[in-house]
Amino acid sequence: MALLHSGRVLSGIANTFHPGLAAAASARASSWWAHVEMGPPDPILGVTEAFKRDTNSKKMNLGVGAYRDDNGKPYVLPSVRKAGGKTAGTRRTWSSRRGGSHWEACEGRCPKYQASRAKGLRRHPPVPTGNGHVSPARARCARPPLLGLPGGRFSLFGLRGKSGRTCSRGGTEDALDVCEAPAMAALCGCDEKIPEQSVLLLHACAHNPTGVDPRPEQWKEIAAVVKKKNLFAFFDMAYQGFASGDGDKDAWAVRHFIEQGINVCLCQSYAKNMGLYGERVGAFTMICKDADEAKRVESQLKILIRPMYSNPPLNGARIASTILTTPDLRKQWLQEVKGMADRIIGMRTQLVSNLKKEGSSHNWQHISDQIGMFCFTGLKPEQVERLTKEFSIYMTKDGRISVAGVTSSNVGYLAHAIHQVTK
Ligand code: PLA
Repeated sequence: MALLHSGRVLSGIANTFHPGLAAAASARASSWWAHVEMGPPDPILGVTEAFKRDTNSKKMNLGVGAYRDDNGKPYVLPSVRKAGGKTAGTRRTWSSRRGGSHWEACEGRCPKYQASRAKGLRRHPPVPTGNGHVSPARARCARPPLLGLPGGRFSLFGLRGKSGRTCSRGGTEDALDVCEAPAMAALCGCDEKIPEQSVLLLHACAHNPTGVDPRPEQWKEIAAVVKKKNLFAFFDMAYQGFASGDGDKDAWAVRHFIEQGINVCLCQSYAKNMGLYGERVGAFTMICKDADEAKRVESQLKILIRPMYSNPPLNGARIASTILTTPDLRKQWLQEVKGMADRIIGMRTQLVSNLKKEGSSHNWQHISDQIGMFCFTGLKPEQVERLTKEFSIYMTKDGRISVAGVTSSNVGYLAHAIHQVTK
């Protein structure tokens, strides 16, 4: 506590320079943090930092998966705006409204959580859940090793340097043992090698970074492997609605697993599909055997959460809850999600046709075949580097582009640049 406090005081001094304090400040600066080395930029967020420094008026940020409208501007969903108006000035917490303690906001009992669970899991047989709002980044996996379809997200699980492998085409340096085969073939190909009781990390829809999801028949096969090997299925659902434009359809895999009697755990994020990026809104669900198990699991989640963030931010949760529980708003929101998904699909098609217009002889069909926010272009690191250096087009090194950053006005420039570095 004392350390945090003095940190705040020091940054205050640094921000408001006072000549009389200079000597004392420099003496202080050389004390505690002098040995601290510069950390490497984040492979995704670092792209935005580099983009911001670029002064080229044609620059494009295709790094982070943040939705932009066709003018390249952040999009505040009208349903979110309305819900925000409704919740503005609501000062009481969910828990205080219920007459309970502050803790209840952490346990996921607020209406938002219930609505979120219904959204993700609707139509599954009623089963008790042990629930709580925890970030996937911190949900510690009880049983290593961890296998996963998603490429490059292990570092977010704090597993760097630990046992893990990715079975997607999109492995990055974060993945420890990258399998180059397509996701499904890799998973089923490794079937016999997967140790029993491994944790299997799955993207429920709109796979990041490849944009290639298993088809329903393939999900069925994966579910069968999960049952046979008694794997722990950990679903990460950050793009519900972005894959097909239909939130129900996008939740199909999760519901199928649950129907098969698999006790999954599910992380949902509302950052993208509600545009609530800075609000940290999501939900964490664990399906348990019975009410007693759910209670015990919930008690452990509370212990994990307490030193981590103690209780979640409420503003975004209130907005999400209002949308999910108000029929008109919910209907409007679903249409808006479809609107975002459709704009992205339109940009994919336009990018492919512009590449053809440029005279590219490559087959770019995968760009329009892939779904979700990202396109895994197949561009090599040297080509990505040229795009950035020569055209101020920013993307992650693995050749992933966030199609949400492409607009009617810059799609031609992007196609031209891609053609220049690939011809
Ligand atoms: N899960 C997946 C599959 C994601 O792609 C992301 C975000 C998250 C979880 C994190 O969601 P949250 O911020 O609501 O916790 N992926 C981003 C950004 C958009 C990032 O990596 O932080 C991406 O560009 O890949």
